[in-house]
Amino acid sequence: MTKPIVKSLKLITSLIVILLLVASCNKKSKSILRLKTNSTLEIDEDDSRDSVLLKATHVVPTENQMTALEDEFIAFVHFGPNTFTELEWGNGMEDPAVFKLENLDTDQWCRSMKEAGMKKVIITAKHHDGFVLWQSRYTKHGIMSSPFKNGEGDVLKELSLSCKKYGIKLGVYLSPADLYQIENEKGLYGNLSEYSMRTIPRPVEGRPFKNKTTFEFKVDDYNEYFLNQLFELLTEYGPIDEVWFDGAHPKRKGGQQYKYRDWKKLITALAPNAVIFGKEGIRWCGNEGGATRDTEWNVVPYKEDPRTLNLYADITAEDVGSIDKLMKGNFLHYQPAEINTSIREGWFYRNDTEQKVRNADDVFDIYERSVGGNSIFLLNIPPNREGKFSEQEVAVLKETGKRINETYGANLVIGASESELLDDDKDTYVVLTDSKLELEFELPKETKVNRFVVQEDIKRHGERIAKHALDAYVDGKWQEMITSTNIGYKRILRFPEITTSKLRLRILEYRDTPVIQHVSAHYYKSRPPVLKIERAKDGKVSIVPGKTDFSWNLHGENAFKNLNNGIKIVYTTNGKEPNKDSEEYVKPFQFTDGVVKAAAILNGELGSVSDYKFGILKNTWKVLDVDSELNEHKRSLLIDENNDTFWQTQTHKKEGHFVSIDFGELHAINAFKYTPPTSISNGMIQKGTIYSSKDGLKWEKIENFEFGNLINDPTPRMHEFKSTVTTRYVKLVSKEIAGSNTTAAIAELDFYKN
Ligand code: FUL
Repeated sequence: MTKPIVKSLKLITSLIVILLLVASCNKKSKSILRLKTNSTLEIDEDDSRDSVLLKATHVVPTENQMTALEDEFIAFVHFGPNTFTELEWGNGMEDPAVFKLENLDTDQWCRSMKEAGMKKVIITAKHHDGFVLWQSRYTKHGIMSSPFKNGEGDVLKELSLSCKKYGIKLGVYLSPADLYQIENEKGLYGNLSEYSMRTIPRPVEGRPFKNKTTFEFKVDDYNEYFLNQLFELLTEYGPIDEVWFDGAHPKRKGGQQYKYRDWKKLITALAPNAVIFGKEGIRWCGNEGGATRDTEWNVVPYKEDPRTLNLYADITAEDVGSIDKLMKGNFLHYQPAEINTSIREGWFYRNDTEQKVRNADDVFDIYERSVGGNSIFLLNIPPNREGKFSEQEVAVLKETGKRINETYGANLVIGASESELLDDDKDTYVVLTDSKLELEFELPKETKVNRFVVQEDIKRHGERIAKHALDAYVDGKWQEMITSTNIGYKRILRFPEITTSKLRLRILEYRDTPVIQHVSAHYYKSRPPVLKIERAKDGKVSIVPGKTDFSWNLHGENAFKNLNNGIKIVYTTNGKEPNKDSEEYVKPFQFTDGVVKAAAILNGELGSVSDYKFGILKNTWKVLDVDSELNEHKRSLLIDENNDTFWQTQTHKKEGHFVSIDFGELHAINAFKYTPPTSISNGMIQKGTIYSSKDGLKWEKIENFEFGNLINDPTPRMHEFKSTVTTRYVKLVSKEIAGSNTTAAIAELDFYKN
């Protein structure tokens, strides 16, 4: 525990101010503020570690920041020409005609967000390519020049109307980087224009503004353009609750500077409730993959005054606000982290076949780590070319919302001596004392719990707690369930399921007297894991719970394990059903061929059994010959034990594509499995023949085979031979490719023993 010592004289004077302030606080517990709170406090030269810590506890969020934290789970929408060109970054030279939007259903977006429990949506009004999604007066590079509603459409207008209808707040992403303004001949970005006094908004004939406010700023052409566009966004689509300034720059030009302080003046005047991302308001968490810090302090140090800065550097280090870090700053500033990531691989929609979507386990896990880790969760859902969220996203958002509701909808704590901790009044709190750092909570008799939520009274008392523990009362004694570090706005503690009637929160370390605002206990119903049984080419089998195919900006977290703390996997290799006493799976094991059966044990209950039948091991196999191969789809890929890679022929013909394999030794085989690729539909072998050979030269027909509906259902297909054949060489020759196609492709080929 760190004991605060008030050292500087200035602090003592502030104390008196505070005592007066405190007197006006009518809550149950007396406030224990020792300084005047602010969202930015200066560190003085004579400040010690203890007085810096004390100051840090008096750095509190602004009203807008507090609201942004309370919104918790919000949506990001990346939409624009990239949706149609299937690029992540456009180049600014796109013809607006590429934005071939025929239908737009922003109501569907909002319904889906609502189902997920999201409170706000931020849309890319302008991404780096400079194309605008609203009817701007100041450019023709946007929807006004696109086929969408013959140039009369307005994506932002439609979204703002849907937002009002569904009660969702609206935010705008306005990219400072603007490739259109960089690349086009008369572009304003970096055109070395003079800084002179300009009136914002610049009047445009025939397009008057209802809002008659005007501003005078000394700016250059691009800053004027940017301010004019901000004016449109903030006055004609509002209310706007977040303005998002991205820091990325695919390109720069002419030493273009951004007059952020002027942008800020305009935003504060026109959208007083808007919190600003990427500047002093909200901080980027430092990654785009959904990773969260175990300890996320939102009071962070600044060398220069964050209230007057123009440029804010990204904060990417793991340690953001420890006392060692704070000591290096000259200012302490409240700046909450926003965890921004995408539900899809990439920020923009490309397709529904190759571009994978996160599953609900993953999204729910990020939700618990971010919202429950003193941060805001901003999840991107990119609409497709139909102007809708794809079905996959709709389903994941719905499931995530359902889990949030079922888990956090009700508080299992029924009693506590400090009832202020349980009520819904956000203005009540409980002050602990050095002699009382523990709180006990009653549950209805013997209740199952595995989540506990604690919130500090950051609005008035800042972030104070540095370490805490949770105990459950089991068999007549307290048992520690989990320890964690800081709390701040909210900490969700996840621990193995326990049946108990009492919980106890212990504060172990704090920067100043802990002040708690709310607590609640919950139960997350573990979902039966999807067990995936896989074998590598060397014969090592792994059993992976909840593994997904999502592979974009991976954050290294195992969502399934996080959600289902305490899971155990058991398995058999003798064909018998696994039970609680079967061998426990701890790491990949060697296995040649046969069936592996596995099941997860969750909270003492055995889950459903998954099984996988492996063919003969491929470590001695060689592909002898193929009729042809594409460079990126070579023959080795059809025996690499990876269904995502495949061999594909280069030549085109209706029949006669072939592959021959040398097992390296004799095997008695009685079946084979054809796994078609799933990412292409051209190459599915619908009909063919399997041959055997003793020398790899002379071939004998084993049998013909035929598989149906491969294009719609590209799942692995098994073909059993009428009798067992002992052979060292096998050959597959195609007779017909599905859909009258002319190339052959194989993701994986397996042969089975008796
Ligand atoms: C990044 C941008 O470059 C991406 O395209 C995306 O908008 C993401 C949210 O921010 O910096």
